[in-house]
Amino acid sequence: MKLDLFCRVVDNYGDIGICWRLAKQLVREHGVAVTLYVDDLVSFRRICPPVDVAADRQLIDGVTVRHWRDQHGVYMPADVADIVVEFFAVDIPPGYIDAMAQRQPRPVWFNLEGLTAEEWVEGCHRLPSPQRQGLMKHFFFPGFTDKTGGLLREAALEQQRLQFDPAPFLRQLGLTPDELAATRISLFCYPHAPVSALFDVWRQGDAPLVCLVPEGVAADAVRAFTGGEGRAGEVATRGALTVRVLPFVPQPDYDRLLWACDLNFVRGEDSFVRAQWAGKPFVWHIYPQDENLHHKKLRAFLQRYAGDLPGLAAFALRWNGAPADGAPHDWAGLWAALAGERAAATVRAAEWQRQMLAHGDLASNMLAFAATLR
Ligand code: TRH
Repeated sequence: MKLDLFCRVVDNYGDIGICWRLAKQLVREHGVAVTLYVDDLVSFRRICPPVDVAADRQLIDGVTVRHWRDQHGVYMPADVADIVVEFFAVDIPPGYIDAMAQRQPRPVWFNLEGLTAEEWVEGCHRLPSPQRQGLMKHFFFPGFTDKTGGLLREAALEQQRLQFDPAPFLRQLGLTPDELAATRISLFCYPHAPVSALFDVWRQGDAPLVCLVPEGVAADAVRAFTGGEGRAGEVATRGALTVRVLPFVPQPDYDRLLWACDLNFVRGEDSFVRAQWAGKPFVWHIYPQDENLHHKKLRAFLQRYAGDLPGLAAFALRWNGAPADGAPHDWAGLWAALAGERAAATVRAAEWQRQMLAHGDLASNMLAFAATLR
């Protein structure tokens, strides 16, 4: 079984982060021969250091990685895989589509869409969409219910998490014994998050708190706090708060960071899902969209996740610049309400994990659907 996956990096690391995770899992757990076409090897290398940015074709972790340079490639029917996946409705090269039409049997063709908790997804998941030359494409939506494709999750993930010992990992990242003993928070967000306001609250807290920030994240607020340049290894303590800048770690280490913290601030899509598998409380900074469409998506998720966690819901809304009726107006009050729910949020995280596991994982669900179309 061969599968070709087309990924265009729109911005940041989520597009390639998701495609890379899916590609590896299909190879490792399902024995599929995967070719990942990706247009931006520099971003890819940030989450996967073995990537050679000059190579047109390379093999990494069993996945054939092809640099997708332009739309002009010439393809033969024999070049086309059994399953073709376009991520986020990218335009597959026209020559490749011609070759798909000539191939016998025709490949299964999916558009793998973005994750949202909104209800309409259930009606669109698996819908066919006729294409030129008699080809048929199907929508495949990740999601949080059994009427969607589910979430990406590797079979061994939970086992790895349970066997993980945070102390050596954190020491390796430079944490001191005092920092190891403090409440640990990882911070990954977009530049517009109100990080400085939160740092002010944390400084004034009565218990030590260490905030671990990958290099380049919340750069202005981090520089203002540390007084330095925001480089990896930089650390500063003011009041109860220590801010430590971490290197931007390879993708598997990012999971470990989430496992090692008491609370995780995550963003976009992939880190958001990984925080759910980490089984720890988290706050989501959603990717901003025009006309505040993202607020609707955030509310849809919070409705599913945080019905019994009003402090978490209010904090997440305000973190994303959305109104939160009846919530405290200041960050001190919002933080107090969130922190007060820590025990309940930890219970909820585990319960949610169990609920999500029941829907199977996205890679397996995708292959099962493909089998019904062949
Ligand atoms: O980086 P993101 O904001 O990515 C995306 C893209 O912007 C995309 O265009 C948009 O559609 C999507 O968000 C919603 O956030 P995300 O999705 O969490 O991806 C980050 C990836 O980077 C994820 O795979 C984890 C990885 N990562 C590391 O490997 N090491 C690190 O140190 C960190 C902080 C992240």
